[in-house]
Amino acid sequence: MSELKALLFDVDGTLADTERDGHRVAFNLAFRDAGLDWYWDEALYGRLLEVTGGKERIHHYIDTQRPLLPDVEDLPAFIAGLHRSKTQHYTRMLREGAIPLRPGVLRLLDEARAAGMVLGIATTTTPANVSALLEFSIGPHALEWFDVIAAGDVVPDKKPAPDIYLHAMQELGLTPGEVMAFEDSFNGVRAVLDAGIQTLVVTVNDYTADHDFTGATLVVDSLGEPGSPCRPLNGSPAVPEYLDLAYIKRLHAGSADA
Ligand code: XBP
Ligand code: MG
Repeated sequence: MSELKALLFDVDGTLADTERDGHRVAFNLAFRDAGLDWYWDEALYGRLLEVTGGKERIHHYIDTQRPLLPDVEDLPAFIAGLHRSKTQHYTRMLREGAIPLRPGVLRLLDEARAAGMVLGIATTTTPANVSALLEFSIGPHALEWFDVIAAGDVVPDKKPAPDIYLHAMQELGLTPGEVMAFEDSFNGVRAVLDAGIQTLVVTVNDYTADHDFTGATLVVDSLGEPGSPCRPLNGSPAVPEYLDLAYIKRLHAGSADA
C-alpha cells in the first residue's frame, strides 16, 4: 500500500463556491461589455456547466442555444476576446473579496502543510483565476503553499479528461496511489478516476448535488468545521464532525486496501 504524500484540489466548486455568483456573473458582464444581449441565468448556467472551461463553455452555448451572433470572421478569436474580458471581471470580483473559501478548506490546507504533506491544484480554470482566489482569500504567500498549480490550457483536453491530473502527478513525480483528490462534480470525478487515482473526496454544492459520483470514496456536503459538522451523502459511511488529516489518511489507507 502506498503512503499518502499529496492532496490535489480542484478549484471551482471545491476550494470555493465560484460558479453561480462568480464565473456566471463575470461571463454576463463580459457579454454586456461586448454589446451582446446574451444572459446566462442560474438555471441555464447549471446546464452549461456540463462543459468545463470558459472558452469551451461559450462555444457550447453558441452551438446549442444559437444566440444572436455578430458577424465575426474568426469565431475562436472572438470567443478568446470575450473570455479575456470575463477573466478580468472575475479576478476583479475576487480582489474585491466576492468569493470566500468553502468551510474547512483553509483548516485542512493549514493542517496538511504543517504535517509536510505536498499540496497541488488540478483545475480547468484559467491560472490567473487560481492565483487571484488564493491570493485574495488567503494571502499573497498562499501560492507558495502549492507544489504544483496545474490549470487551464496547460493540457489540451480539459476535465472530464484525466490529463490535468496526470500532468499534476507528473510534475510532482508521484503515482496515483500516493495522492488523494478533492472534487465537486461529475466531470471532476471522471477525470480523477481515469487518471488512476482511487481515493477521492467529493464536496457537493448546489449545482452538483445530484451528480453521479460513482467511484468516489466519500461524498459530503462540506469538509466541515468544529461546531459546523459535515454531512455524509449518497450512502457514504458515517463521518467525523470535520475531515482532518488523520481521517483523510485513514480513508486513503482504507481505499488502497479495497
Ligand atoms: C471549472 C470550470 C471552469 C470555470 C471557468 O471546472 O469549468 O471552466 O467555470 O473558468 P472544474 P475559465 O472545477 O472541474 O475545474 O473561464 O477560466 O475557463
Ligand atoms: Mg469543480
